[in-house]
Amino acid sequence: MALDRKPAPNDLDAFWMPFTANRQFKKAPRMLVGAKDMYYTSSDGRQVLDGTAGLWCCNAGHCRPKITEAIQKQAAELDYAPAFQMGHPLAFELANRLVDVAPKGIEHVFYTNSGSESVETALKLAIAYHRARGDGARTRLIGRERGYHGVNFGGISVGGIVNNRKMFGSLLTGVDHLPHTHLPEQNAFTRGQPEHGANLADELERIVALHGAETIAAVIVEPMAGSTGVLLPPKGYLQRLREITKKHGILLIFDEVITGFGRLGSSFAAEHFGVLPDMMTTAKGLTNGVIPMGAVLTTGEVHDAFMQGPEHMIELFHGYTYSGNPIAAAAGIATLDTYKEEGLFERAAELAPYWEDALHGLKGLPHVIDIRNMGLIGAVELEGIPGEPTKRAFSAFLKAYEKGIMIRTTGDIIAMSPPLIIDKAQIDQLIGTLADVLKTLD
Ligand code: PXG
Ligand code: PLP
Repeated sequence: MALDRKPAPNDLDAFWMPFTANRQFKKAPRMLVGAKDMYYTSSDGRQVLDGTAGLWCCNAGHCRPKITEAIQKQAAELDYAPAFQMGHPLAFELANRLVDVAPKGIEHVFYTNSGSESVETALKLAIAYHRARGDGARTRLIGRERGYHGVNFGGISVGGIVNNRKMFGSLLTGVDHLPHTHLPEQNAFTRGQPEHGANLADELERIVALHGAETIAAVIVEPMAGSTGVLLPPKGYLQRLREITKKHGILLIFDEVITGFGRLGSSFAAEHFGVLPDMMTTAKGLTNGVIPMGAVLTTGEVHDAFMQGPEHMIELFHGYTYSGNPIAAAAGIATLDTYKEEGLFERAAELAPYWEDALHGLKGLPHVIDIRNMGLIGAVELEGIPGEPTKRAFSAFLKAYEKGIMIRTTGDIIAMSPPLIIDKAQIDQLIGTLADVLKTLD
């Protein structure tokens, strides 16, 4: 048993944990020592139902045999190959597989190691694309309030989560932000896409008028904002953003780090909403979260703009030591195989109505002020304790873990995104336990 092999360490001091209340955690650690399919095993020997697919990444569930075997085999066969000026077959195979599963029009893949790196890559590509075409004044980047685009400097600059920005100085220059689309007064308790708010895309026209289209390289948005509390795009909003960006020669980047690989019941949000961006950033579900890997997917037009000049010259001065790493590529191929063989994107779409009904059944419980859902993703927004934001939801998280379910919280919003292999009984367990927790909250 995993439990016997991995006792909890007794000194927790050295590890500075990411996005964690370190002092609170180290007083009462929550250690996971094993995982299989829908459940984690905790160091105190409990089974914890994974309501979040890890951090929105283990879309096929945990320790899936095909993925495990692919990694084991690859580690013994070709552990590493230089990423620059050398290749290995699996990186090419995975790129072709990604293009196959992506919406028509997406033709190329640039590998990274995380969502944050995918975002930095896409932002740099956008600026360099215009420059390669002789349009070098287009350097501005437009993000959105409440957007999450990872934690590197470009990403936090276009991102719109105040806590992720405010400690880190002046960030990138030449960045502006669209307004967020969260309109609880008009859209609370909507099932799926909200009716109100498409007009907020027109704010892009105002930003274009302010700065001049000829200075703007790209607009980046999450087609559905995950991290900031599951904010769905109002009906027509993404279509409108596409129209305006196209009209002004501005690239549109969809950050699909969460929405990619079946989360909404389609391969990608771009497919789901029928809107083709110029680039899509991905990570997480690309390798089922098992090995770090990300990718930027681009149209032929973006890629082809760089393919000029002498053939012996490097076309793009960008890349990572681990871009397309063989073990990650093997994990990616095995992950796509698993999604396909088990029909997991379709499964997510089929389960979505059941998920929606279960989730909206929480309406009326104490402190619940909104419920939002799409595909196999859902959020329950709680009214915060006056003067103590985040405390109520964090307390729900701790109680939920005690009762054997894993949920995520951001601010006073509870977010859930279970592996796509979840079944109806497990949905009942997840939502039923959450209901019990909500009833006990102060
Ligand atoms: N873009 C988006 C849209 C994301 O959701 C990133 C970029 C960055 O990916 P990396 O791999 O660098 O973490 C993300 C990541 C949460 C949570 O619970 C969300 C993320 C990561 C960790 C926790 O909200 N999103
Ligand atoms: N820092 C130093 C000193 C390096 O030599 C390198 C890569 O060679 C990097 C950072 C970048 O590392 P990576 O390619 O893993 O992003």
